[in-house]
Amino acid sequence: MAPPSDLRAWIALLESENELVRVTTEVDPHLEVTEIVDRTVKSAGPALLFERARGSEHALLVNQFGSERRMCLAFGVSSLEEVAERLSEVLEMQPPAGLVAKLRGLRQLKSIADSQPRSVRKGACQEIVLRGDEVDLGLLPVLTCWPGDAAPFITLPAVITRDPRTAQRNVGMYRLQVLGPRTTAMHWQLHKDGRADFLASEGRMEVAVALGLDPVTAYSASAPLPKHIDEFMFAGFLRGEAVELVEGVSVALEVPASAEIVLEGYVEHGELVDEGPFGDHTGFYTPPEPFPVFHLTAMTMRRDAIYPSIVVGKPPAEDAYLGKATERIFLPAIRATVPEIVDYDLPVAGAFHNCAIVAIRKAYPAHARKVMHAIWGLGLLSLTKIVVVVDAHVDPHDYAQVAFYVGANVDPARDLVLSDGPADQLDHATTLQFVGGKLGIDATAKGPAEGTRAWPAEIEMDPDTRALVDRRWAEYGIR
Ligand SMILES: Cc1cc2nc3c(=O)[nH]c(=O)nc-3n(C[C@H](O)[C@H](O)[C@H](O)COP(=O)(O)O)c2cc1C
Ligand SMILES: [Mn+2]
Repeated sequence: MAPPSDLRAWIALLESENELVRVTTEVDPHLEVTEIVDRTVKSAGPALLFERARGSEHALLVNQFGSERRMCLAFGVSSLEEVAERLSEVLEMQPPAGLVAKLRGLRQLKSIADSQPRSVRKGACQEIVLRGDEVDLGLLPVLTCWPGDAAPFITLPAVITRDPRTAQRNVGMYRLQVLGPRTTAMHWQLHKDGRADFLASEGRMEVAVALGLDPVTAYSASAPLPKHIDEFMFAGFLRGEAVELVEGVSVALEVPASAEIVLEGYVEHGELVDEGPFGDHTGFYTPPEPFPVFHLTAMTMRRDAIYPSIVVGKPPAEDAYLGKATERIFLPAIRATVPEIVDYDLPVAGAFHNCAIVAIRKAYPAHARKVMHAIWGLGLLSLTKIVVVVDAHVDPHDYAQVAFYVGANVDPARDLVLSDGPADQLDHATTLQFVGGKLGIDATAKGPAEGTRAWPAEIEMDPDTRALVDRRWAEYGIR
């Protein structure tokens, strides 16, 4: 099934799949919604469409991504591995030999060509156009998530910028603290592409923010792509259908034509505001820090626009599922440069950059160390604090198995690697902000080539006995 084409098609799909509940009683976007959503996510509950959010005419959608099943529905697949496979086919394209391979190659090339966003003249996102003083963020049911939050925050935006040097687009998910009817803070962190675009610009830089997208395009804003890759192109590839874009009404940036709400405006060099505190996915409040101010020049909407939001906090929260999608979808890209990686897991409890468990096909001494350093040198994975490396036959998603090998295969005096490197801006544990220690745990089997005694064989039953017991199982009467 093709992925939904816009937020409304997505809501209809969720409803038909019994994955959405409409809440008709009035709720308060100030804290109350968070508590409802937090309980719902943690009990594997449905997406919630709040039709009456206090103080706003707009419906509020939360928890659209909050389960593995909904992520699969969003991508139109039965398992996210399917998405990874499609990406892998393209990344691993070989010069075709023979007609069948050539035809397949052409199909793959076409899937790339068709991914390019398509410009259209009119978009539903501009059915209502508010400019200048008409712009009012107070119209939207923006959540105040946690009691210590500085203000309401827009938490599920696709922030669109262009690199002034190359005109390359970037789309990132960066929270926006509401400062007034026409201003927000712009929380692009140190390592993010939106910030890099801003640093490369002078004076004012135009920004557009799209809210209420089809789920794959919304997801793509959170995807850690290399800077030169346009997230809307990536979304087009993942959807199998180009993202349609329409020119903004007050900025020279294109925005998704089917967005529910678009905020247009600019950020300006030399103007910073204290952003935060905000209770974030680390499970802690992030302290106030200076970030640019986003000035709105226009706000456009669909009629009866639906405002989308997400609640982050102590894991597991809804963003865990966005993170797991990234973990699965990016495996082929990681393997393109580190092919010995068989699989990996980013534990939800590790808020994604605290820990990575990596299973490798080990081929030579110190190979696990090579892979640790590769992870610490790979895009946003470089922020990972703890890397655990296990052998290929260990399932990195099975934490009990991983714990077994960390205990059994590790001599702490020999198998721990202490290093350092860049740290996530929101990490509160590092002594210095942005710089911190790294721990590598080599839980692979070692051998004399790595300075150990002879490594013993692992216990395993022989296949004949296993087959015998399979055959006779019913006879034993054990059940
Ligand atoms: C719900 C959610 C909120 C996020 N908020 C922020 C944020 O406020 N600031 C930030 O720098 N990254 C935030 N991220 C992570 C970025 O979206 C992610 O790192 C993405 O790769 C950024 O895009 P870029 O690689 O083009 O910079 C958030 C992710 C999610 C899922
Ligand atoms: Mn990017």
